[in-house]
Amino acid sequence: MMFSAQIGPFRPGNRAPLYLQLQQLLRDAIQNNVLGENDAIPAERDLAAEYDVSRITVRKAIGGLVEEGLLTRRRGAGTFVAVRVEKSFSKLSSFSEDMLSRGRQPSSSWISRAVGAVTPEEALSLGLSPGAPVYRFRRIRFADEVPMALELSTIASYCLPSVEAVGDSLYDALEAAGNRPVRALQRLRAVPFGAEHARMLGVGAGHAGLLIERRAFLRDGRAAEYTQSFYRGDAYDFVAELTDI
Ligand code: 16G
Repeated sequence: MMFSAQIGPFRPGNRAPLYLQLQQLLRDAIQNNVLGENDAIPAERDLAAEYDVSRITVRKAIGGLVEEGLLTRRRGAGTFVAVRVEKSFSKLSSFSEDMLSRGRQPSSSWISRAVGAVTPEEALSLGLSPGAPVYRFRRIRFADEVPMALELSTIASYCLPSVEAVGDSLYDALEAAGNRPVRALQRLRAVPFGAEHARMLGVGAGHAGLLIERRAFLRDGRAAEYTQSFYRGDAYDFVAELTDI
């Protein structure tokens, strides 16, 4: 089917600049789910031909939607409707649970897993003794095969039977060991991705990222985890329910 048949033609009589009109058609199609998450947008030249506009018009229309976070460019692959994760502020959930609750398939690619000793900064922020043994896990996290985040976790070694105990989900492994955290402190800030992180997540260097740091604790108050999650800024929606009680 022609793409224009899917998202509709220009409205007759609309005097707005063509790039804004095209942008609005695409935005409506995304918001009404005519275009679903991960759907591909046709190449610039094909869209230009279908709508009988210049490639510059198409580029401006798409560029605006990329900036809004509705579309995402993947190098070498094209432009797609962005996948967004809605993340509750108050629930202590894992990446795998967040994805499954949204009907997405979580997966990871491992960069490394290692046994080590806590750094002085980690010791301070987790309340561990200097030199305490820890496990370190570095993973790229995917939703339906789309890279969403780079995660660097440090886990107090008393929480897991071994560094090999983690399979698809860290929290499943902690739960199986009777050490799933029950309380966490989280800090969130914007960061531009450096070249290496950008490459791992398939975005351009300097792309906006969101760094979320979690310090999580066991029921008895001992530290369990310190994790830095570098989310793609275009892939993360924080949702908070606020009440006045
Ligand atoms: C989430 C947590 C992270 C935790 C991971 C476990 C945030 C910001 N961070 O990404 O601290 O280690 O889930 O996920 O939510 P897993 O059980 O799927 O490995």
